Amino acid sequence: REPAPILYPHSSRTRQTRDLSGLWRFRLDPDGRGEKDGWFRGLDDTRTIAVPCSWNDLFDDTADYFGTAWYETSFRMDPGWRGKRIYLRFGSASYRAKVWLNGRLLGEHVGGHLPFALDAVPALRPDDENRLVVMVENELRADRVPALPDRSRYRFYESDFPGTAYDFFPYSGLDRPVLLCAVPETQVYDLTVTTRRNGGTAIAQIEIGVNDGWNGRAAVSLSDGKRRIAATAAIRNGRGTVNLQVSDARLWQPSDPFLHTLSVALGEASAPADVYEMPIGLRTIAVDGERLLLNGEPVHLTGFGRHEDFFLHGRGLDLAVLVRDFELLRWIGANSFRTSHYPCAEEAMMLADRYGFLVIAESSAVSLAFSDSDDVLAAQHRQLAADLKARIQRDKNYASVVLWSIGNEALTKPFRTLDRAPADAVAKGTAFFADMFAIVRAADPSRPATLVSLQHGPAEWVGQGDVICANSYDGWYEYGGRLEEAEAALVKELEQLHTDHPGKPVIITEFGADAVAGNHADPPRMWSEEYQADMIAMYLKVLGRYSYIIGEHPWAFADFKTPQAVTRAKSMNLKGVFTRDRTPKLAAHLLRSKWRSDADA
Ligand code: BDP
Repeated sequence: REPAPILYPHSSRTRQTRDLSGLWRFRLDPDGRGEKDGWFRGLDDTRTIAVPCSWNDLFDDTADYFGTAWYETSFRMDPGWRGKRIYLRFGSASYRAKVWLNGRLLGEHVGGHLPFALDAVPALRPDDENRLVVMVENELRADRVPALPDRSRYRFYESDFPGTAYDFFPYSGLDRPVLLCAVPETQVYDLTVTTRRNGGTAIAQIEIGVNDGWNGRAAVSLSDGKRRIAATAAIRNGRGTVNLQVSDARLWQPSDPFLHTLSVALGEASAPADVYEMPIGLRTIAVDGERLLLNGEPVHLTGFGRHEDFFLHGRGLDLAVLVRDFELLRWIGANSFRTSHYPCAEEAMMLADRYGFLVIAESSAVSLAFSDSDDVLAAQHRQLAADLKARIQRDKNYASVVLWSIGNEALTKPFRTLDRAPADAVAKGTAFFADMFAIVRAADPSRPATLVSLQHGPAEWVGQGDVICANSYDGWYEYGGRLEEAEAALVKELEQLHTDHPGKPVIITEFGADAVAGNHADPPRMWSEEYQADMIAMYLKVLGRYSYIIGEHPWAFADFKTPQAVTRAKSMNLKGVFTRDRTPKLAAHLLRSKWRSDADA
């Protein structure tokens, strides 16, 4: 038997999905004795917690809790589900999870931010209440991705708590929905859709995977609501491919994010073994010299890096915040965003397809450093490789994904480090990233890949990308308060990027300044709304001069929570163009007038 599928469990006439979100029972396990003491059979002394949600901002004693915690809920099976395969599917669990049903271990998963599914049938009681217990552990550790490197040698800030290697709060818990899914025994197990174009005709190639080496036929169709194009795929040993030709296709694009409905039905049309349906955008994406071509036309990316972060929920999925964020992206005239610095919720990917945003899909590798321990490096290599494969598996069919990012700001030498850069750091990183690029390109040859670099990041690393993405902080971390000098430095930096990576398109994936909302200054001063707006205006003016710059993403979309640190007032990074509660700062109005007038031109 294959492991439980990752394919998103959209419901259909043969499939049902029930969301187990709600109020669960919760207990901390600071001594890590729960497993030994059999807590998986049922929890005592619990409190009530919301799922999905990060645990940190709900209770005083969980604010800075990094260790093991236990969750529990109960459910009953629907009688109509008998004879089906029943899976439990977790949108994510940061960072490591173990799952028991009725006291029996179903499985475990390592790595936050990505879904995992487990076969529930072996432990399920069809006629009784079922008790689901989940252990979640989120220790900040050196051998994880993202990592907590040796605290005595490496940290993001001068002083900070909790200590991290990166600039966002390490929210923890069951941050995304837990779904119970009932799927037929014989099922569409995997689907890969890739689009080519031939003049006005779009050719959608649909690769179908069926479990258990099934043999038979699949009826495949694409519908735009008026027209339906259908074909039959022969499935041999669980695999089959079919091409659907759509003449005069309505291609997916930011100005018209049109989605077709793809349907795959296995077996007899009158009584299909399984029907899988999903919305699909037809579009092509390619790098051509210094341009990024969407449907053969050059695109220029406007938008932001976006964190999953909001009051109380932490990183927990909040659909209302998601909708509001996407409305604000549209309001400001953005056509894109980066899932900084980890895979965002699948719901955000689905919505990006509907809103027509172009997504730079980033993995969980942030501030990866190549220091001396080979064991740590090997563990990170394993974890990042697994993460990249799982991310591509999850998101490969979203038209919105136009670029895979292997990570953000890998470092030759930790920031604020007490050490010098290890002599072989660049060479180690070069080999490490060569492996990661190879993994991404093998898993998805249809999209370009990148590695986002810090200002002056090693050319040997970033140059492996099809698109060069660089973060730049002239006027903030360098030349603070001096925008004229910052401008001169930026010009040099951009020309250097072009010299280092001739013939490749460049996206400036971060630039910006912290601004305390409501803090004004004339002449503009650091931390004021005016300084932030002036600095962003300066960047836009300079970036606009170079044809190889194909995207501008000010950092960040909204203010977001960080560890406590002397550089982070209110425990927030205040570089948001919107505040944490999503009101626009001066810079937001500036961007809106620039991006919307460009879009109208
Ligand atoms: C960049 C990081 C980003 C930080 C930003 C900052 O990529 O995660 O939030 O700096 O310091 O280097 O504001």
